This record gives sequence, C-alpha cells and structure tokens, in this order.
Amino acid sequence: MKTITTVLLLLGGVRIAQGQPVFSHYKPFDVNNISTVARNDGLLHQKYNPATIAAGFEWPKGSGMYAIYASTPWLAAKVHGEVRVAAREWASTFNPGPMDAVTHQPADRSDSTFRVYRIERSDSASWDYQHWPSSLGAPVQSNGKPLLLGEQTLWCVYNCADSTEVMPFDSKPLGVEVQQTVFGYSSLGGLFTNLMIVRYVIINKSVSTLDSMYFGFWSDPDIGDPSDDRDGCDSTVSLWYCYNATDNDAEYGLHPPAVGYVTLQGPRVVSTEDSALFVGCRVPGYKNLPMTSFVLWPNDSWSNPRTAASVYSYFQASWWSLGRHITYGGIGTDPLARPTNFMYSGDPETGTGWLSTFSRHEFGGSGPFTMAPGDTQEVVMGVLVSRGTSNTGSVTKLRNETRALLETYSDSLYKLFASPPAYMPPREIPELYHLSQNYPNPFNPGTDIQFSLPIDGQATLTVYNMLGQRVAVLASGYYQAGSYTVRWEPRTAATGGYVYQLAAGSFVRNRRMLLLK
Ligand SMILES: [Ca+2]
Ligand SMILES: [Ca+2]
Repeated sequence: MKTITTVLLLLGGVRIAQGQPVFSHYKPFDVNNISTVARNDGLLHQKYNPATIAAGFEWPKGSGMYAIYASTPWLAAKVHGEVRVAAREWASTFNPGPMDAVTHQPADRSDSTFRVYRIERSDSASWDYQHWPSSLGAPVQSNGKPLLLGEQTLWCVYNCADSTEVMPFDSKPLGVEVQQTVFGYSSLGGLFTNLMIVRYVIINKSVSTLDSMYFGFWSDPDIGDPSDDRDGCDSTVSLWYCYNATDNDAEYGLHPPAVGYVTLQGPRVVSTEDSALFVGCRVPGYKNLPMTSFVLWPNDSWSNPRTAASVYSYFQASWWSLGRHITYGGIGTDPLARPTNFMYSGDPETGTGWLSTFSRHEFGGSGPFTMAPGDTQEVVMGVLVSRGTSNTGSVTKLRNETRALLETYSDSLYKLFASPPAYMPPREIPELYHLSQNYPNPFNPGTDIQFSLPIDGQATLTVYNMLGQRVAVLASGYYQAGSYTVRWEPRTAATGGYVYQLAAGSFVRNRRMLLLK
C-alpha cells in the first residue's frame, strides 16, 4: 500500500492537499466485493483525511488490500475558442451543490443538504430515503419514491461554476452541474460482484455553448504495491486498465487482479442513421461515443500537464510539452510508430503490440461533443476488478468480462435509468421545533400529530389525560432533524380531552385534543 511518505517521495509534492470542499461528506459503497467511498464533490475512492490520506478502493472487501488510490471525472471544452478545463489530480475541482438555472450561480457549497445520500433495498425508514433530494435531481420512481439502482445507490450533485475560485491550470469555470449516481449489485453474482457503476448527468447551466467538449475519467490505480504496475487499453471495448507486471504482487501475492475502467455509455452526438442510449431510452438520430482516447503519463516535469491547453491536449490523445505538440506515435517508445489515440493497446497475455513499462495515473476520454446552454449529457462508467490465474490472465478475463458487461448494459441495464421526471416536494430541515395541532380534531377513531426537529436528538411525544396521567407514548427515541407524523388510535380511551406533549432538547410544548366516541 502507498503511504503518504512514499507518495510525497514518488510525486515530489505534486499531490494537491487543497481542494477539500467546505462541507465535505463521504458515504461508503460496499454492497458487494468492493468497499470504497464517494465524496460529495466527485472524488471517488480516496480516503481524504489530511492526517491519514490513503488509498480507498478495497478489493476484496475486508482484505485490507487496495486496487485503486483515487478517481475523479475530468471535463474540458472551448468557450468562444478559449479552453476551459475541470481537472485536478488526487482531488476534485468541483464544489458540492447544484447551480441555479436562471442565475447560473452555484449554490452555497457549505449547505449540508449537498451531502452524499445512500439508499439500499428494504431500508425505506432511513434518513437518506426519507430526505431523498429528488428536487435536486436524484432519480425517482414514477410514484415519486426514491429510485434504487442496483442494490445500493449513492447520489450527490456538484458543480464547476464558482468564478471567484482560482481553478487549477488557471482555467475559468465551465459552468456545468454534475449529478452523480454510484450503484452496484450483490445478488446478480459473477462479474457484478466486482463492479461499481458511476453515472454522470452533466448539465450546461452556463450562458455559453461548450464546444469541442470532452469527458474524461481520471484515476490512479494501484494493484497493491504500485511500483510494479502496468497500464493498457482495449479500445474495441472502450476499456483501459491496470495490472501487475509480474505474477506476484507484494500485497496481493500470487495471481494479482487487474482493475479496469469501461465506458458503458459515452456522450451522445448527432448521427443520422444511429440511435443512442440516453436516460433509459434509445434516441434515434444520435450515437453514443466510445472511449476516444487513453493517455498515461509518467509524472515527470516533461509530461505533466501545466496549463489548460496542455490538459486539453491530453483529451485529444496528445501531449503539450516544452512547447511541442506531440501526437502519439511521435514518442520514441511507440513500436507501432504511427499516431494513435490509444496508448499501450497491446495484449499483455500474448506479449504482442505496444505494452507499457510503467503505471502512474491516467485517464480515458470521450469526445468531442457540443453542449448548448441547458443541454444534458449522460455518461456511465463501470469500474471492474477481475482476477484470473495469472497477472496477465487477469487482463484477459477483464477484457472478456467487459465485453459481457457491455452486452448486458446495452441490452437491459441502461433501462434502469428510465424514470419519469416525477418529483416529490422537497423535504426541508425545519428551522424551529414545532408541534402541530392534531388532525382531525375532534377525532374518532384516530388522529395524526406532526412535529418538527431542527437538529438530531432525543424526542418524546406523550399523551396525558386531564388528570395528568400518562396514557400513551407515541414517539420516543433518537431522531434525525426533520418532520415526523405519528398517528394515535386509542382503543380503550374514554371520550374527553387529552394533552399531548413534545419534549426534545430544552423544547417542551403541550397541545390539547378531543376524543369523541
Ligand atoms: Ca502492484
Ligand atoms: Ca498508480
């Protein structure tokens, strides 16, 4: 495992310690063999604590072994010819929260509403389920209830819009909102137990057209000990991957796994004769872009991107370095000696083609596409781990499983996203304690009582008769901030007046109600 000490030695302090959002929030994704985290600004896997900064994609779950250090989405586009990028390594350049479609401004990033929400099968009582942020765009069923994708769904929203912020690479903000859904399966078995799916809904909420735009998925994979890793790609299945150079990794031991990143659904572009997958439908007149580039750089002063223009050139599968624009194939180590958008596309198991001699951090990109103001794009990535009977056998297994996954996806999986735009009214956290008048009142046989709590804490709702004797306890326990409704249907209580009392923190309030039999 990479420690902070070796990281700083390896990377010479390039790892950026900034970039943590004002309100930083994590939730675990751990529904299957993968155990990792998602943060509310788009950073995946990395356990971001300045004291214990560490790899965060444990596989298999509970093993203490890690296959990825960190991942994050990258975006790049031109606005009136000017290059803008949202790109940062080992951190995110996005801020938690949505953008306002009218003012084009980002929401207050310190608002704790913009957390990571997580729902699971059979947990409709959870706080996250009850407060599912459908008004922000979280996916819902046609009845307005939260839409569970797979068997565990994590959702958050973030943006690249704050013009007061100094962006990495001196870029101006793109003016996009990104809604992120992470989900996975446990019961489907097979490759699905080693798969995490990330769906990005990207909305141009700026006033400008974003043209020549690219989506990228950046990652620093580490198969256990990172010093003996190799990278490669298979553009025929929109896959790039990391594997171990030898059949024995210092941490994984014999037959180490390979980890891959597959573009399950790329951005859609106009294509008259085709149809594209988009929010659960097939849209005629478009096609989904595959992975269009894979780039890997060794993390040295020669190859590291330094400007927005150099980052942009990575998306186009070329490097901007020392003032030279170099297309792949111009690099001396390329035995194919011809331009290609895909570095290291050889076959590790047969040892044929162009094979990498190192691994650090890299990304796969898709583009170009255009986003007019108000346009939405949807990109779906799969992060998949495969373990074969040898280090390179793991790559072959990964490529085969990716092929099967792509078929399943285009056959049926994408339909999961089909959810009519039905929205629940937003459930807001109340500002004050409140105990409502019961309804109906007078009542027979039952009545509803609503109360609100502005902060988490103990709360008790008790019913007394007019002699001050306790008749019923309708609520008692630790409650999260929010509004609750409880029902009282007394079977044996007599006609007459009753007092109900809410006690929470220092708040105590009594109200009267009347039972008529
Ligand atoms: Ca390794
Ligand atoms: Ca690495």
